[in-house]
Amino acid sequence: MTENSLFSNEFLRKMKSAKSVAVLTGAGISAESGVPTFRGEEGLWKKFKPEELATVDAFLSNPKLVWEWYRHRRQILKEVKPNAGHLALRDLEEKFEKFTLITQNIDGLHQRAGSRRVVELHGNIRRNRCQNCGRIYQDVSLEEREKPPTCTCHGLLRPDVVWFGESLPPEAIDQAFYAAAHCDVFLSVGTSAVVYPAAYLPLIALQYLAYVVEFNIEPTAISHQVSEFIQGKTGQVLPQLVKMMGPGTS
Ligand code: BV8
Ligand code: ZN
Repeated sequence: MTENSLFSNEFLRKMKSAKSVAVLTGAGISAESGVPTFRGEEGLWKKFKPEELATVDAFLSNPKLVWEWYRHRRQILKEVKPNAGHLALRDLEEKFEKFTLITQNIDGLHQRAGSRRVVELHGNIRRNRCQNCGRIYQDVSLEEREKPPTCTCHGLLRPDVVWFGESLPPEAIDQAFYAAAHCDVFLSVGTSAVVYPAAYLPLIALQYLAYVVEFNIEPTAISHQVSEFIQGKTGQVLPQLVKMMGPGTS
């Protein structure tokens, strides 16, 4: 497939004339860094079900099991680094007056790739938070503990991520929904678009007449609704998009 046949002229025209771009990423963009996705063949959820682990009830009924699961994921993250897809989104950010990178991922790889304006919808696995008083603990060495550390208030610490049934950080939600409603182009990148309210974002962008393009290795729940579906691995396709954009800003 030649580079310029991957992207429609319509998409390239929209990108080159866009003043504001919003991007939603999911686990798919970190897959080529070696971070397991959730629902894929080797997905994290294959062995466990989300409700068994990524919920407050699961943590309160079995704190050590849930802490262990995150310790396993934190170990994996120690070995990984941003891939060409993360770096391409960092390069893309420089090309637009307004560019908002909204991620469902908790791995911090966008920040490590150099992206500046990152909205973390589901928190960040490197931080911990007290389940009782909400105090945040930035000390990454706590990851090494075999069981959940305790807070000064004697509450249990848990990863500072959003579990099922928990509401998303209000500021992150506001920024994400604002960006989706005010962008010219919205890219949905490497997400199965099944987790809400994040999965509303591409649909909101469509309602506000943005040009919505999905990047995935296979169709998803929203592929039939978006303006364009581009099949391919983000680590291969996104760098080609940056190249097709040419130098300078739009
Ligand atoms: C909330 C953090 C209410 C923890 C996660 C409607 C509105 C609101 C809520 C709901 C609703 N309907 C249902 C709900 C409940 C629930 C929900 O959405 N359930 C789903 C499963 C039906 N939502 C919630 O509970 C949310 N909370 O709104 O509560 C509320 C409101 C007010 C007050 C109180 C409560 C909280 C949701 C957040 C849950 N936390 N993670 C952790 O990580 O351990 S979710 C988890 O899924 C991750 O964050 C992940 O990012 C997210 C989405 O998954 P994806 O990123 O899409 O990953 P997935 O594996 O599914 O897909 C990967 C994709 O990549 C695939 O399509 C694959 O083809 C593609 N791919 C793979 N490789 C590549 C690739 N693409 C390109 N290149 C490649 N190389
Ligand atoms: Zn506390």
